[in-house]
Amino acid sequence: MTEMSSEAGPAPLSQGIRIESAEVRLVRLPLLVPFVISTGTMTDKLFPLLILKGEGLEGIAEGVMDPQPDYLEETVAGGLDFLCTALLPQVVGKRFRSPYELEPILGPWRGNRMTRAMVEMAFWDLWAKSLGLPLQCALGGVGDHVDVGVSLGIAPAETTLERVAEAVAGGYKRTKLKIRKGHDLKIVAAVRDRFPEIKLTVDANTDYGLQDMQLLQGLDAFGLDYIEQPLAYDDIHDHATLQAALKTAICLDESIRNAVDARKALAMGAARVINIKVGRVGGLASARAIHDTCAAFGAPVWCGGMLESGIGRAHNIHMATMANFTKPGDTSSASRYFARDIINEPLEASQGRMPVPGNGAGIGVTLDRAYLATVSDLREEIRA
Ligand code: OSB
Ligand code: MG
Repeated sequence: MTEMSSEAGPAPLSQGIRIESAEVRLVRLPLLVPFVISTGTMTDKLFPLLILKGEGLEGIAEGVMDPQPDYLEETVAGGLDFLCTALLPQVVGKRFRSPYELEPILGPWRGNRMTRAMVEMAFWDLWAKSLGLPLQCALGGVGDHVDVGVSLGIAPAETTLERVAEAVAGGYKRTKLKIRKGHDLKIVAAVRDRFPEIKLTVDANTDYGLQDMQLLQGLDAFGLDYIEQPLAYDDIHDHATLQAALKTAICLDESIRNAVDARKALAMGAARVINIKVGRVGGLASARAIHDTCAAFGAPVWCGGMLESGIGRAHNIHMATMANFTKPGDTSSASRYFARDIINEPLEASQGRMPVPGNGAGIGVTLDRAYLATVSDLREEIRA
């Protein structure tokens, strides 16, 4: 081993980055309006925040698991425990030359992809910063903005029509309506009637079964861009049966955990579009692998969301600059969700275009530490 140079500046790439410490916080941000989907209602956004420190830099990521296992299996409490008792002790004090060197540590664990993604994403940010590169460049993305739409929670027809009008007036490039049994054909018909030309999609968050085939075929009448995750979270097979009976494309969200799932789903004809959420799939390397698999199948992808704070939003925006993210994503303005964000740089879309944050390196946003302190608790500080 050669001695490290005493001159200032980043360490030579070959030596990698030593993770000197990790800070874990639990953050609670009140939502401006409750967000209702088929599996439940969210009134606050409660999430773990991870800050990895090394080489005088900070890499930051947030977890997208919910308090209860209603979207997928992971929970905030389980994630915090796994992070603090298993994952962080495996990485703090160690040196990594690229995010891919985390794979032997993170890869063998079962499930818990949202928690594993936190470590991986925070390290991507730290690594990109150490190289002086925006995260999008480290990932191979290009462009200074991404196209975005809105995701509208379940609400009475009048409220939904007002929200759609607002989104359309704001220039958002797509409107997604959350649906569930008993709140589907009528609401979609009402929106389509009032807005005949807009790009419209629906998301059932797994509420239906093959026994609802006729009802789901009824959605073909509305010219939807796709129907997101109509069937079970752990199913691909029945989605193939349903897709064969529909004109409208199916988009899978919950069912796709990695690039192998994406390959199987596309090969079986279970979907024609994939929603990529970096947390759901275990991190940015997995997200990029899914993106590449979909590109090979000629299937477009788009970037989903989990009502993230500005930290998760920034990761999403950088990721969505990769070439096959050709459909508008869910990363709308943070001010639609929160009175105040935990970052210093507002992430606001204009005319359905969300700017890629930062002229600098990594995710391009910085924590508002003073505000963060008022909406979070320190849960763990691990030092080498
Ligand atoms: O299925 O895409 C989903 C929010 C919480 C849980 C699941 C989903 C969503 C969204 C919101 O649709 C997207 C966003 O605005 O972040
Ligand atoms: Mg979804």
